[in-house]
Amino acid sequence: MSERRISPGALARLASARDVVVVGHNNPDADSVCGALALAASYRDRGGRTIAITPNALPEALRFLPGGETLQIAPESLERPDLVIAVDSGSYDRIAGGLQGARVWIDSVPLVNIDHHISNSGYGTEQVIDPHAASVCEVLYDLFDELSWEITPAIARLLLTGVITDTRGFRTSSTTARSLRIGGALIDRGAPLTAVADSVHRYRVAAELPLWGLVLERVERYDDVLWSHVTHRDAARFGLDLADIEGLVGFLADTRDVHVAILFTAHSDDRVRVSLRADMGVDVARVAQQFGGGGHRAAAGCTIEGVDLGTAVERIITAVRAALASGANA
Ligand SMILES: [Mn+2]
Repeated sequence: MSERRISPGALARLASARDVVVVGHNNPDADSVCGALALAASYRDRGGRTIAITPNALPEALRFLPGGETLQIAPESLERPDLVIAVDSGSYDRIAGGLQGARVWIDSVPLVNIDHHISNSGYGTEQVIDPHAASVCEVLYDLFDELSWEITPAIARLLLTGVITDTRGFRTSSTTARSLRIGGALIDRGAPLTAVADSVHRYRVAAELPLWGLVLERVERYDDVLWSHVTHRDAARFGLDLADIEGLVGFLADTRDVHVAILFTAHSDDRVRVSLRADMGVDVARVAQQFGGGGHRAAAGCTIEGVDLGTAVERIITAVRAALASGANA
């Protein structure tokens, strides 16, 4: 099986907690949000007081998730729980924004860090980190199994949504036979495959398409590296929110003969979010880490602050080309 890093007390902490605060990472994605909602639903089903938190608002495409309306965005005050559970976050920084309402008790309540990022810093009282899992929802599936927690159809649907999202429909190089077996088991527990796949892949709204057009027009390529950019001004011009236009980098990465695809998103004139996707043989997490970010071999990201878009592009393209040239990634 996998080389999971699990601290000795993690299972006991998860099993004995009743009231929990579950927190996903900032710039939430479906894996993190669905994992958090699934855990919260499970504790609630067992009679606990639970709350699922996201540090900032969900992108439009994620607002339909079952139970999504119960998700709280960085609440100002939070009742003290037995346990805090972090889901899918490689570092404490990425959940901190969601826990501002926990100020008075955060240092005296244990935290279990459940993740699948190889770059996870190991924060928290206990850790369950499986870098071989393609999604945190796979890690959660194992935990539900080990703790004999019931996977209801609602929980199965949430977990399958995370599995399908992070594997891009069982297509990424991180996808394993086990990902598929877990997908199958979740379908057996009542997850509706087609509805979940549609919710993950058919989320674009027509109003976004002109912005996609702009981004596609700007595509640049150097050998097998492809990139484009979008700015807060572009989004404003089309009446859109940058957070609502997920999926562009995945579309770029579907281009034939491209090993690395990159989308630069300028959230302001001196803050650029960089999303990297790679096919097998290139480790973009290493590139992202050079800039204080993280992620997985095939999907990673970082934020570059204090420079303009052109400088950010130059730095990243240089680093990616160096990584490709070094062959150290093979
Ligand atoms: Mn994930």
